[in-house]
Order: sequence, then structure tokens, then C-alpha cells
Amino acid sequence: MADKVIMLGNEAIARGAYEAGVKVSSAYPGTPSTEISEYLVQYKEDVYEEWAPNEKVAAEVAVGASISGVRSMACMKHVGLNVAADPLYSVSYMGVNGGLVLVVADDPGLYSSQNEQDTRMVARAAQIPVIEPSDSAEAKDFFKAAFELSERFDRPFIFRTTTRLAHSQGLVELQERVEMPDKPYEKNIRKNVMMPGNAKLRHVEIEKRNLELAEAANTLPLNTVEMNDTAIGVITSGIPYQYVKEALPNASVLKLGMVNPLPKKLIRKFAEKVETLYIVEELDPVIEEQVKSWGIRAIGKDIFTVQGEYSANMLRKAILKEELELKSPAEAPQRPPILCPGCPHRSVYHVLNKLKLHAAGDIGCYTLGAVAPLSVVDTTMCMGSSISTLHGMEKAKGREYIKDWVAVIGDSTFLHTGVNSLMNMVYNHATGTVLILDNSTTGMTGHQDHAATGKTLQGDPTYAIDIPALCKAMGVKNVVEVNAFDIALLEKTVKEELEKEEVSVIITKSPCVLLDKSKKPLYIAHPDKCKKCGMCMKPGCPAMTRNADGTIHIDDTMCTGCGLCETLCKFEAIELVKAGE
Ligand SMILES: Cc1ncc(C[n+]2csc(CCOP(=O)(O)OP(=O)(O)O)c2C)c(N)n1
Repeated sequence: MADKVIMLGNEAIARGAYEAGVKVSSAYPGTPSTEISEYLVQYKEDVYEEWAPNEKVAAEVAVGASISGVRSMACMKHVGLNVAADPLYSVSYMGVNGGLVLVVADDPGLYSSQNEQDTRMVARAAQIPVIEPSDSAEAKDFFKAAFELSERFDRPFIFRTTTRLAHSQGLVELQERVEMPDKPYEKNIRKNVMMPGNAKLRHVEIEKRNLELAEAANTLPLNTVEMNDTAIGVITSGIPYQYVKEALPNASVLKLGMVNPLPKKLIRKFAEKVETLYIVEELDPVIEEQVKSWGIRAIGKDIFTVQGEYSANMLRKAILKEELELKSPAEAPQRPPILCPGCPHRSVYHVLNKLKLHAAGDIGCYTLGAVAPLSVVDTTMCMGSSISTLHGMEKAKGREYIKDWVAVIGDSTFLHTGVNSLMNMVYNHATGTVLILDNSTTGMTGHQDHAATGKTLQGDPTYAIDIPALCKAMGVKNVVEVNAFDIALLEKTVKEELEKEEVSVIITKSPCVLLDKSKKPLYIAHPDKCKKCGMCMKPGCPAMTRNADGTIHIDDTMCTGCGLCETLCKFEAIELVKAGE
């Protein structure tokens, strides 16, 4: 009997990749897609995988592997697909040799993203077919099906997941790996060289392929009909299918495993059999708008929201008009996100705050420099944007305007897309100051390595990109490295670099506090020496609280011994009582 195991959605996708005979995977971390690559490591004897510096590179690596004739994949979060959009639109014309699947994880409800975009919209625009599973078992099995369809129809596929699918568990039946023989490589410039004459012909070809796929979708086992009571019929897909089954156990359901292109005949037939047709899809009305455009009457976003996650109760209330008080999932007290105790970003922001500077910010743990009491970061848009935003301000308003501005970016984000922006500053005579907060990891997404950490995804040693040398090679003359906790030197350096009439880069180098597992030094606060001035509290360390009399208490279970408070105390009221190991 086949083994059955409980797996997270992301774990099941990794297993599906292994069983499908995937040989190459490239990814850039992004919640909720990151663990797919981390689970895939266990199959490293069979699947080569890597962290790429960004999603565009990851997608192109996968395309290259596909052209060479092997099954390949790339993984990213929804906003990562924007970074990979350039190759996406063109590989759509090229098609595949070995099967090619991009896993793209959406985040309805914005658990850890800067927007709530719907990947199905991007896929439709790029004419890429999309498969969407509803549980872990489907995550594995549909993933394998995606490769078969990719090769059968010569189309790259998107495998769309959401946070709920990625991070919930279900029973999965393990199967053997299919050892796919490599497809022969045949030189074919009409298919693989996208210059206008070739692309014109390929455009015609892919329209044809997509129509064939849409026709096949009517009978594909990925799309299933469950006929029950015909008073209510629901078209749904992905995780919302689970909510439909819970809220409306007697309804008839057309469950779509392939959400682009849609099975028009199947949908029409289903719609004819039910009295009232509902379309239940999280985020955008992608299925709904198409179905309605075919003249089929359906209820969708008229009563359901385009924001956030759905739930069974939400459907009961909207469809069955049950009087339910929908409780927000966050009944727990609201806790604003904060930097960890001992985080090196905190001392950098303390200095910037002291100097009353504004920061064009970026995406990472250090985005939290936007909130009180640090309150330094004024803008955050997308990865890599800090440096170019600062540059835009200077070009709009002149050098004087940005004298109290810096750009702030993490090491992983700098390598992702910050490099190009810095190049632009040097090229276009900018004078701004950029701080690279180098904590030697991709902290925000859970400590993934990157091109400057000296370790591969598998943890093997490799060449570490030298960030200061990289900046110098691009023509930045002022490159200074400072320990993030040396606040006196950092303050002096920031002041000096802001005065310079050319681009400066300050690299604050201190590893993420969570990377160091050794025993930490311990500090205590002496109430008798404490003058209650509050200096040590300014950076907002969560390990520090005030006693009833206004003196300071350091929570020894939270203190990581960074020593920032000791440095800030002018009265020697904070003492190191135990050295670290
Ligand atoms: C295009 C895109 N890809 C991935 C992500 C997910 N993500 C958010 S921040 C981040 C990198 C954080 O690392 P780093 O810049 O080193 O800063 P740290 O969190 O370590 O302070 C990633 C991968 C994203 N938001 N956008």
C-alpha cells in the first residue's frame, strides 16, 4: 500500500516536483512560497535547486532548463511575478521543451505582502494557463499534471497557490518519482528567438494552443462537477472550494482545477442545470467576468468582497442570509509588529532618528523603521525601490531637498533589485546617501541565504559577493563599512557622507541576532543609579520596560545582549553581568 503522510501545501508541491521528475528549480524567497524550496532540498540527489537573486533570474533559469529538455520550475510570491513579468510574457510565446511550471503564491488577506494582487489576472494578460489546487493532495497531484499538460500543449504553466493552501496540512499519498528522459534539444530559432518576425508567428500559434487547451479543459479530470441539489450551483476553485463544501454541503459544485483557460462548455452545461449560480473566488472576479461575458447569469462580487480571505461563515451569511456575527480572526489583542530585541536595524534607526533624517525605505524587516518610536522610514513600495525613490526626489527637488534624506535597503533586497538603482544614481550624477543594512541573511522571509552570504541553498560554501567591492566597481567612490552597534561612529559617518556631493554608500554590517545561537551576554538595570531619563528606551527595545517608579527593567528572557541600552545610558545604570559565549 502506498504511504500516506500529512503534508503542508508547500511540502506537497515539493513532493510533486520530485515525483514529476523535475530536474531544475530556481526561486527567490517570498512568503508564502518560500518553504517549497526548503522542502525540495531533501530531494537534492535528484533535483538541482538554487536561490536566485530575484524572480526574473529564477524564471529565466527555469526557462533555460526547459529549453535544454528537462522539467523545470521556479517559485515566487505574487509580487515576484511582477519582477518576472518580462520573461513571462515572452516565454508564453516560446512555449517549452521540457515541462515548465512557475509556482506563484498569492496572499489574500495580506498576511505578509505589500498588496493583494491576483496572479490569475497577470496570467490572463500573459496568456499563461493556470492550475490551482484546493488541498495538499491536489497540490502534489495537480503539480504533476501541470508538467504533463505543459509538455502536451507546449505551454508554460502557472501553479497558483494562496497562503491558506501553502500553510495548511492535508493527507498526501506518496508515489514514486517518474524518471523523465531528457527531451532532445533541437535548434529552432522560430520558436526560441523572439524577434518580431518569429514572435508574430508564435503569437498566432499560442492563440491556437490556448484554444485547444480551453477545449480540452471541458473534459480534463482537473475540473470536476459534483451534482447535488440544483437549487444552488457554485463555480469555485482553490481554497474557497473548502468553504463552499462546509457552508453549502448540499449545493451542486463545479470545481475548477484549471482556472485559465476556462472550460466554457462545461460551465454552460453546469449553469443550465442549476437554479441560482454563484461564483465563489477570492480576490478578483476573474472567473465571474468571463462567465458573465458569455451571457450566463451568475452572482459573484455583487455579494462577495474582492478583499481578503473568504470563510464558510462569510458564505453562509451572504448566500443563506444566516444571521451570523462574523468575528474577525484577530480577536487577540492587537500587537504592532516590532524589530526583535537585539536587531541591528534598531541601532541604525536610532541614529537616523536622532539626526532627524527621513528614509526612502524598502522591503524587509527594516521596513519596521517606519513605526514609532523609530519613525524614520517615510516610503516603502516594492523591493529595490528605496534607492531609485531617493534619486527621483533629488532630480525633482535638487540636492538641498535630500540633505535630510537617506535610502535604506537590506542586503538581500540590494542584490535583488537595488543594484540597478544604485547604478542609475552613479550614472546620473546623484549625490544621495544609501545605507545597506547588511545582516548577512534574508531575514524577513526566515533566513534564506543569498549571493553575499557565502552559502548555497543547500548550505554548501560558495563565493560570497563582496558588497562594498560591488558598489565600488559601479563607481561609488564613498563606500564606508560600519558596525551597526557602533552608534557614535555611525552618526559621524552619516553626517559626513550626507555632506559629500556624490553618491555615498554606508554598509552597516552586523548579523541578524537570530542567526547567532550562542549564549547571549546579560545586562541588568540598577534602579539606584537610574535617573529615569528614558534615553535607553528611545530605540523601543521590547526587552525593556519601566517599573512603577519609572526606573528601568530588562527582561532577561528577551534580552539578547546587544548592548545598545548600555551604550545609550549616561549614568552607568546598565551593567553587563554575564558575558556571552
Ligand atoms: C518581489 C518580491 N519578492 C519577494 C518578496 C518577499 N520579501 C520581502 S522582504 C525580502 C527580503 C528581505 O531581506 P533583506 O533585504 O536582507 O532584509 P532583512 O529582512 O534581512 O532585514 C523578501 C524576499 C517581496 N516582498 N517582493
